[in-house]
Amino acid sequence: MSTTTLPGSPPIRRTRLSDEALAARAAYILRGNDLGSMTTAAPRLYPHMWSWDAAFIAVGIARLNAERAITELETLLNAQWSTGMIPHIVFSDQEASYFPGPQRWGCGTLAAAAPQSPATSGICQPPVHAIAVKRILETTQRRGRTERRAANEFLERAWSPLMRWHRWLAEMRDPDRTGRVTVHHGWESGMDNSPRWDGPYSRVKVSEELPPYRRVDTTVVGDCSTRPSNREYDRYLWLIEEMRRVGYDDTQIRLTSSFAVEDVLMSAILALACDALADLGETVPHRSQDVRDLRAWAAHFRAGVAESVDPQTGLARDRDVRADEWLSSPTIAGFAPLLCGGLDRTAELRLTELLDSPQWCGHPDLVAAVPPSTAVGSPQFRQREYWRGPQWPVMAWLFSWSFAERGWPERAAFLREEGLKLIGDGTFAEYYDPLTGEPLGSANQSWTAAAALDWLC
Ligand code: 9WN
Repeated sequence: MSTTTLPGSPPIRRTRLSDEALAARAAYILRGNDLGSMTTAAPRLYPHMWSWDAAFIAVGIARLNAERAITELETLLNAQWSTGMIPHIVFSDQEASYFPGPQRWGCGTLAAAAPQSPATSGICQPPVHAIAVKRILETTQRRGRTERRAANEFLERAWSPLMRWHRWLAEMRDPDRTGRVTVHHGWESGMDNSPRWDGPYSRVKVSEELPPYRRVDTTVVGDCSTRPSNREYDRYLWLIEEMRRVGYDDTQIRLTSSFAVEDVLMSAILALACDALADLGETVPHRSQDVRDLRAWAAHFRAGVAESVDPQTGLARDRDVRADEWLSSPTIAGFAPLLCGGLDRTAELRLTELLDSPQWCGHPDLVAAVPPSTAVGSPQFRQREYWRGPQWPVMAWLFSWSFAERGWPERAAFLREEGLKLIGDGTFAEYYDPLTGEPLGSANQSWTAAAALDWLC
């Protein structure tokens, strides 16, 4: 047992809580982060709603109260753009400091497709929402009639927004029909500073016209070196500036953004989400055309993910559209085909063996055998730096959920056990040092608490 201090919080004893105590603490954290109709991604670092966080959070909240989980997703869907895009941040109207905030994005005044209210950012995040809806419906099937009815009625209301969201990704973000979703900002991938994006970002030239800014994140976390660098932030902000200049118009962004990368993990998630939604629509006759579209998109993106596999390493790869080259950093995204399927048996076996190998979950020094964000021991690995090495419990949840869907219950259960090992002390940090188990980044991160609740309840 050791003692660790999370920035801004009292010392936490690194001891495993009982399952009951852990679930109670997770519920307490989610209630504490609840603003009423949205849950902040984290209380101080991320005081607004994030798109993929909201989906994972809703899965956790559904274990406590299905109606509140539905409200969470409805708040997000109410912020959908007229194009179908679900924005990556929905800003709370409560005074909360985060940079870049609504003014810097300027979507309300510059983007014809953005809602006037609530204020949103102008980019998207991975489409895990239909996965959450499927999970919430499963959870409520074991509940009373009232919760079941509420969930089924929500599916009716959410169907069309989710279809428009998936259609926008499938059509607008896959212009060359490669079966891979193009992102125009590392933030869209949700893995902001992953080594996946080092090559594409190195080609983004920041103009002197970048308006000045002041970061807030580095004033919140105790150890700034675990956050992206200022150099990286310049690039993040410059890409937003480029989008502002074309009024966040999808076609213009596609033609002018200096960052255009086919994201293999986002593509696998889209394939999974299309199948999840199709499963929910299967029994409803008037949705048969939508279900056919969803199955076709799922097959298309699954094939795009499979096609990206590097014959040398067996890992899936992103592709830099601007440089016209495959990107081969050894990151967790390389396991995308294990989420969505699509490989032949030999390639799939090779990839599962790699996942279990000492380069990944089988590394002898790991505190918990969940995939680190970057391969331990690779030149790109940084054990404390955000998406460059740390383990993210929410990613373990996603892999565990999809392994269960794929008919691999032992693998799913193993990831759950190991994930709980990481967060079993109740720290619910944003990410963890894989070699020491030290909680890093934000404390009381909502999606970490939500993953625990879904695992435990
Ligand atoms: C930028 C909220 C979000 C997550 C992302 C994570 C981080 C934001 C930031 O926090 O990104 O979107 O300010 O660093 O990388 O995955 O959704 O938890």
